[in-house]
Amino acid sequence: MTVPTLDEVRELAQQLRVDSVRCSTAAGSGHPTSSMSAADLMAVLLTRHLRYDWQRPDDPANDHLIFSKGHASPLLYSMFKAAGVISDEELMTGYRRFGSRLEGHPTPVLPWVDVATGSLGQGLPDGVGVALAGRYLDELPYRVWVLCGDSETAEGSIWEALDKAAYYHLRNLTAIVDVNRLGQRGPTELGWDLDVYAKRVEAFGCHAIVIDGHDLGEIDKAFSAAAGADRPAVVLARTRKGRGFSEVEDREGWHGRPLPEQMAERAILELGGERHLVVSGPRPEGGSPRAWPDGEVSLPRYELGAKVATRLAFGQALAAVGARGRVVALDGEVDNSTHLEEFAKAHPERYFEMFIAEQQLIAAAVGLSVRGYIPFAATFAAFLSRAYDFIRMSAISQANIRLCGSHSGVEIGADGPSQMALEDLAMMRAVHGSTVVYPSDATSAAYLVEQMAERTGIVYMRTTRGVYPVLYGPDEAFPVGGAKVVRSSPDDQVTLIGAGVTLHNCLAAADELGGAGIRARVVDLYSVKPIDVEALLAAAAATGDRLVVAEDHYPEGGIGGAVLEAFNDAGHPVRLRHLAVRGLPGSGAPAELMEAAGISAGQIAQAARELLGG
Ligand SMILES: Cc1ncc(C[n+]2csc(CCOP(=O)(O)OP(=O)(O)O)c2C)c(N)n1
Repeated sequence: MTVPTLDEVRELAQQLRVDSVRCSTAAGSGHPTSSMSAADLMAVLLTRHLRYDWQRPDDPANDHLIFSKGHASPLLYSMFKAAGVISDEELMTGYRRFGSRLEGHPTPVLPWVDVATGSLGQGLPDGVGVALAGRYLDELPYRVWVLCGDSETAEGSIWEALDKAAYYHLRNLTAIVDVNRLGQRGPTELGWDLDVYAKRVEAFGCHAIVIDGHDLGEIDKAFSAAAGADRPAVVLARTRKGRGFSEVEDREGWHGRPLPEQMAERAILELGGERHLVVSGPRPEGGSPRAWPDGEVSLPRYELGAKVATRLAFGQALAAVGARGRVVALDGEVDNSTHLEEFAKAHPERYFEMFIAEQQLIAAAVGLSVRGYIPFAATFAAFLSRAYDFIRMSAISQANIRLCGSHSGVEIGADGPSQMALEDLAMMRAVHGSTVVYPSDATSAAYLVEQMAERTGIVYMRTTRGVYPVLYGPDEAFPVGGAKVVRSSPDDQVTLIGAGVTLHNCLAAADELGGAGIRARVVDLYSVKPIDVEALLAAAAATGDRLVVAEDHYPEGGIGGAVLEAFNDAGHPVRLRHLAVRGLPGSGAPAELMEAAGISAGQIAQAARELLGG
């Protein structure tokens, strides 16, 4: 392959600008000026540094290009045109249109896009995950190139990413920051103070390279230096927003605005007119990823009645499921609490410590899933809420990630409400296409961990802190989407539904009611989403449509909501008492806190009696 001259690269850069203007004006929306500032950077990358087989986006040896500033989609899609994989017509008639794959911000509906971006501060952390896969799992020399905005660097997650990139010596990662001085509403915090950017980058352990982002020779040298650096590199490129069209260049008020038609015509003229160059850049080096062979999974077995925490069963089962070579685990510096440490002991080479950086924890899982690994990330369920935007975006990325949240509900006791997850079921249920499981005992927890590895999308398991009796024998099955009737008789008058600790409270309530001659059916709702509608309808039918749901969660969006929605969708009215945590809890013993929240065994029994008119 002949390397294009810098004059040819300059022509390509102008084409990328012209096409960014054309497609956004045609669409009537988009971010042409954000695209124009980075066009020189991307023209050099595409022609001289990005080793990519455009016909084979799944080639494991390909470099990865992530637009962390996803709003510069006109530029990215113009690069796809220049690479010859989309037509000019698709770009002009598809961009931002209903039903088109050229969405407003890039998503993996396009085969050349790894992850969805557009929520700023996520592409670089995702890139860290891909780079971890390259260096430690695939063991391939591909590079991960990430284009960031300068205003975007105000996001803490950018610094979580650089910190972890340095910790893991990710010299295969290059961030390119388009320092065009302007953000959405005006100037950025640091303007063109590249010295401060460089100091920050170096302080996080990365190699800062400061350049003029419109000098093609400097850009070329910087990318070579980045590729040869012994640390993750950050190219800090001083640029001008709207570069190349004097009416908007470096002017405020043009962020996210397409040029009106006549202005677009003047811009295209000033930029030298339309071009339709198709370029081919360097090819990947080739090579195959390291094979991680699968062994036999032998799940832990628990004795009926033994007291075991579901969080321990999660860790032990994941260590067993780790016999599958592509299963990897990520911790948020709490693995002795979540019991993810069990996996760390068994498979240290597939274990990544993300420290107390929950956004990076999720993003690394997403990046690893880009390369086909089966990531499990765990922390306290409460702290997953901190990374909710990352979880939401991973669904748009169509990533396959498994999350485990421990220490759910008031049941955790003395640590108090800052550590209690009381919203996690709502947030996880609301994620597009998610699966939510909530085991009550060790056997079901272990079984469900194995199921999680099989499923696609965002899969969440909620575990409980305390130890509770094993309810099921080791050969019982817990298919996702099912429920278990734990106790029943032909004379049942009411159904008690629980999961996690409240299932144990429901069983105790059933004992209490039984002592008073009231038969109660008890349902273990271990699969919250999807939910077993048939089992619920059958239980309701058998117990006069009288139900009590008890949950260690706020009332909104938890298992009570899931049950009510299921009956509503089935068009089946029920009389349902919903016991949930309604006040703001404090510290105390688990039993005290559950009593205060109204979800104790006695309160469940009382709710059942009230339903029966007692
Ligand atoms: C998390 C998040 N917050 C806010 C926005 C809205 N937004 C889109 S682009 C933008 C400004 C980005 O500026 P910069 O990173 O400097 O990129 P530029 O367009 O200037 O190249 C903002 C605030 C967003 N997309 N994501």
